[in-house]
Amino acid sequence: LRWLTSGESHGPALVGVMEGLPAGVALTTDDIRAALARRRLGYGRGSRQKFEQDELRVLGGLRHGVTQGGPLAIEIGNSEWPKWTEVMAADPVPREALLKDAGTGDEREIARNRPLTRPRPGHADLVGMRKYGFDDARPVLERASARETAMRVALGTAAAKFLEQALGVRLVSHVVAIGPVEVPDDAPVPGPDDVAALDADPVRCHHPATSKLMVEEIDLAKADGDTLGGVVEVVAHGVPSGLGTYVQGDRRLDARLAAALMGIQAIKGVEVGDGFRTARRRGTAAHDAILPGSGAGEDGARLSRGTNRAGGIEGGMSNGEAVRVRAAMKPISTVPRALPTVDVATGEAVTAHHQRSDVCAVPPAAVVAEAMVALVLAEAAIEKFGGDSLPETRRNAEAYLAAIPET
Ligand code: EPS
Repeated sequence: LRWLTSGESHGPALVGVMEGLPAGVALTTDDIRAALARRRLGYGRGSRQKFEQDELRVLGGLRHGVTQGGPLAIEIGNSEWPKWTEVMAADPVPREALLKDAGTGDEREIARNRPLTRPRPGHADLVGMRKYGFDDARPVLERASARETAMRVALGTAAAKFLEQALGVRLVSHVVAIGPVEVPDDAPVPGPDDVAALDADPVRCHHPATSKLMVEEIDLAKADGDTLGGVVEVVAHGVPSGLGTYVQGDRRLDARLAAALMGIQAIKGVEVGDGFRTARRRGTAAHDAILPGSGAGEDGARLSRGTNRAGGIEGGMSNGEAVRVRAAMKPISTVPRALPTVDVATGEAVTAHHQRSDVCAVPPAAVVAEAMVALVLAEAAIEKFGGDSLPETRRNAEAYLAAIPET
């Protein structure tokens, strides 16, 4: 499975191409639209989420609601594009098109095209300008923007449909911390049937009392002109054992999940299972005992585990328990009470540029993390079970699982 995205935050569209999904996966544009709508949910987002629409078109790889085995090509048009046609035009535009009102002799640049020379600490702005040789942060922030995660969610939807239909894998994501507010350590892990309730919660939190505190924390940060990060968790239920491998570091399932999650804008830490908490435990309290008993494993395998501290991965391989990973998101770097910076055009000490921003984008980051986990698990499942068609993948997986010994 391989995929790429293209497109700028205020460009005409995001574009994604994904190759390697078997034929025969049931997928509709409504499925993708529903996933994109979930990514727009969440308390603490900025005004752009309200006025901008994701205009979805599937251009290849799908026919009559079924994948065809060829590359899936997706376009997510940006309904705000008419405001940016000149500023983000692919071809050169006449100078007058970028001036306020050439007719009245107003020679000032239109606001959207003013050079952004006050880079935001924590953002790609400064290094991006130096690295690519720009004297304006516009081209950097356009591509560094987390707007691009809309396409990851679209592609992740196809991966998740494949996982569910081929292997019965079902994914759920939720928010476990916003700023200093965390769900209690012993709070239950959500199951696939909790997804609707999570989507209905303003911060996608599975613990109602904590959810209320998270909303209050976002209100407090907003009142202070500040932003907030947090921690999200993705749980994949029903993952068969044997995805990934211990034989080479870069092929370990946990290494691949970590890389995929770290590749999401603003993610600064990843934890597999109890991760950092396990590091503080003794060995006797850190691992998951192997217990006799039939059919207790999530993948129907014979031996079972009483606990899942490992997050369903041992030796870089899925072990048949729920795969559980966390990602830590830093606070949005477009801070309304702007941070100190230097105007790179003048060398003056100033405050960073800011127009508008989300106070907190942790709830949508959970949906994006879910998409990334779906893409990694789908890729690992296709490597393990192969198959050009969904029934072939399914047969291969069933044969593999049936051959796992009773004890
Ligand atoms: C983003 C900044 C904001 C978000 C945007 C991502 O955009 P703007 O600066 O235009 O207000 O709204 O997210 C989306 C548009 C989206 O669909 O998620 C950023 O800098 O990453």
